[in-house]
Amino acid sequence: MTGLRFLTAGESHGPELVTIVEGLPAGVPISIEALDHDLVRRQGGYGRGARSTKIERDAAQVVSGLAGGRTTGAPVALRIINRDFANQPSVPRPLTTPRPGHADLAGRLKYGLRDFRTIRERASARETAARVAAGSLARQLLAPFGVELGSVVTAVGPVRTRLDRGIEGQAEPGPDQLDVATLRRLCAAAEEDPLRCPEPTSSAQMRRAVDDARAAGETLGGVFWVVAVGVPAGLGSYVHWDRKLDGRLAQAICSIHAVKGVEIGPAFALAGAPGSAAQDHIESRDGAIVRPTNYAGGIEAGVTNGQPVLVRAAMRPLSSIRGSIASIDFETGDPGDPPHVRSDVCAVPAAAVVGEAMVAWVLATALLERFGSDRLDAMLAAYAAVRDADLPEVRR
Ligand code: EPS
Repeated sequence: MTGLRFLTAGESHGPELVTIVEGLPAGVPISIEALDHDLVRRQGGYGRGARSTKIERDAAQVVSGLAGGRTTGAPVALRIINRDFANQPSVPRPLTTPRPGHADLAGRLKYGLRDFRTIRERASARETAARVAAGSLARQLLAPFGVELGSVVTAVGPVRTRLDRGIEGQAEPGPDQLDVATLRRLCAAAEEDPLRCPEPTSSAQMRRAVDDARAAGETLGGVFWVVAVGVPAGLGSYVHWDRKLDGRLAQAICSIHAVKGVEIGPAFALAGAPGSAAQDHIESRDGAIVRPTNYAGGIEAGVTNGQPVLVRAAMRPLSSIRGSIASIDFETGDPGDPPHVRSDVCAVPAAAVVGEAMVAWVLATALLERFGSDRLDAMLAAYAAVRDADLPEVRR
């Protein structure tokens, strides 16, 4: 038994992407409409390029593992067709000049591949569509346990919202100060916004920043939060380094293309605070445990503590800028400019949706470790037994 795992396969401009998820218990209700909705959420966002907005229409085709709208315990295999495959030349021109920041040079150094196009095909963020499919199955396993996930974009390029706690002297409350109802409201507002930004004024500024970047041939990065509420306490462990949930979340989030920074709760802001100001007090009200703040981001000592799980990520600007950048033509050995290719200007809203999928995946894996069974009904019974026996309610 290896627990929950998933594999993706496929190239960006190949015929299709494939996801195989193994280890889901039998009996989990799966809505392919909900899964397709997650795929569409990832495809969107202000700043996306022509590929996402005009060519692809991501939807999953189920190959195996579902019957009567539920998992059977067998591997779930899904396909997502790349519509852009039909537009590809039969013999694409080789790319000989690597683009700094993309996988080109790293792939050449590692695999010895001569055509940088071959490297990019698999390294492309198109692969995250297949991850979102796996993540959607994970979130549908989490749903019967009361776990809900959402995300908000709090910065795009130079525009930072009041929610973004990275700002020096920030007075506004960040997600770590907000109750569950407010977090839900922010995520719902983000769902309606083209930049997944819950603050309309900041969103308008972000749109202008994306327009300016597009006109200048630039790209923009940004910051997003993934929020998971209703997460059972006790997921993860402190007894060994590789079972700590914060470490596992950081790995999963940093595996998203162009994401290079991650924190659980407002860790960087608290790095400069005195210890007494950085802890979440433990109070008691009507038999429940109350934590007035969530500086720990829902995880203490690598274990969920019943508070919302808060993961913040920094995405670098995409590497495919239109202007020139120093590189070398590997055919001639001369200095060269990598050819300009079609690109997104900003993919932070999409990355936030991928972030939800990765967080859902890590939480579902930990849930199975704690309450795991071959059957959903047995998992729910195991969860109810622990919750009713010895877990006091934790409120925000
Ligand atoms: C990507 C480059 C662009 C993006 C792509 C990721 O694709 P293309 O080279 O075909 O224009 O649109 O992202 C997607 C297609 C997607 O679905 O997210 C890259 O180089 O990483």
